[in-house]
Amino acid sequence: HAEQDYLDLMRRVWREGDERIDRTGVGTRALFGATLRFDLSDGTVPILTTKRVFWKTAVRELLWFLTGDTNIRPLVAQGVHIWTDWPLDRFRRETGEAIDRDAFEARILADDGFAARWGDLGPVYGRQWVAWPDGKGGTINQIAALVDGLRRNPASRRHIFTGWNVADLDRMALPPCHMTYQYQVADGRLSGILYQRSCDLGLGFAFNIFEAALLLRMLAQICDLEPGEIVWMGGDVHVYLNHGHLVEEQLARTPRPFPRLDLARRPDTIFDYRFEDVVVTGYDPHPAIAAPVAV
Ligand code: DHF
Ligand code: TMP
Repeated sequence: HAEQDYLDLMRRVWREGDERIDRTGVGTRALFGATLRFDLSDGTVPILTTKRVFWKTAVRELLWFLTGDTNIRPLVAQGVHIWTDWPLDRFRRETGEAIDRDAFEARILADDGFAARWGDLGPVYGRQWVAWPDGKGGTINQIAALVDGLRRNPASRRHIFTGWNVADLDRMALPPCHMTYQYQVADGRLSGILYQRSCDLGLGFAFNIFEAALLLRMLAQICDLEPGEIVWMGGDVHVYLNHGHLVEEQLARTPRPFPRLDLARRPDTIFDYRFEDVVVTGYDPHPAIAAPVAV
């Protein structure tokens, strides 16, 4: 079971990782360089089963990336809170106002001007994926170009898109973690690699691997290919020191079979998927494990 490889990696990071105080001040144990592979050809999808993963939230995040939006407002409007802490942190630092998370989200929803001023994450994922500034006043849609390339020239070794826009990094709330995606077509099957420079194994990983697999399935459907494998490569792979309870609990659990993923409809383009199109069946996870996110 591929989830066992993930658990083994988590165990190794926790036991052997180099301990340091990271940017957030929380502290991590970290290893450098890891690979995990998940077979998608049988219709399964890597949604971790050793804790409940809120995969519907992840679907909403991926669809938000594909719209090119970088403001948290549409996420908050859908009850997705995973990006709120970073704009909230900036608001508190820059205004000195003591505001709680719910009140901040309420203002983001109620006030257009406030949302525009404080809800934006800068030119993060969505912007770079679909509207990378071309330096000549226009933009490049990397996702549309990828689909086009996969269709016209499947044997290419250049099926890549990336969020790592060096010139824009200093304006991003966080530089991209899941930063570069590459694809290969072999024997009518689409496989993908996600390179993730920095990975919070206890929290972010579950979202990242599922979203990479979902995106691959969408690309395969749009390009009339069968799904192959998703390969995950991590750079700085870490566990936060305040995730010890999660490590202990998750490692004590036995992985169950991955659920199935079906796309209920084939839209005209990769940009026209809707939340309801993503159908996950047979997801039977162990209970959720709450863990604090380091901001
Ligand atoms: N910073 C850190 N330190 N780790 C991250 O994983 C991370 N991820 C980011 C932005 N910054 C980050 C964006 N993605 C959660 C999941 C993904 C995510 C941010 C946060 C999260 O809090 N997950 C919880 C709750 C899920 C929910 O509310 O639905 C979880 O238990 O998975
Ligand atoms: P960093 O920018 O200092 O590397 O901090 C980013 C943190 O967020 C790090 O713990 C990795 C984590 N992260 C993920 O694991 N996946 C994600 O998708 C995002 C956005 C962040």
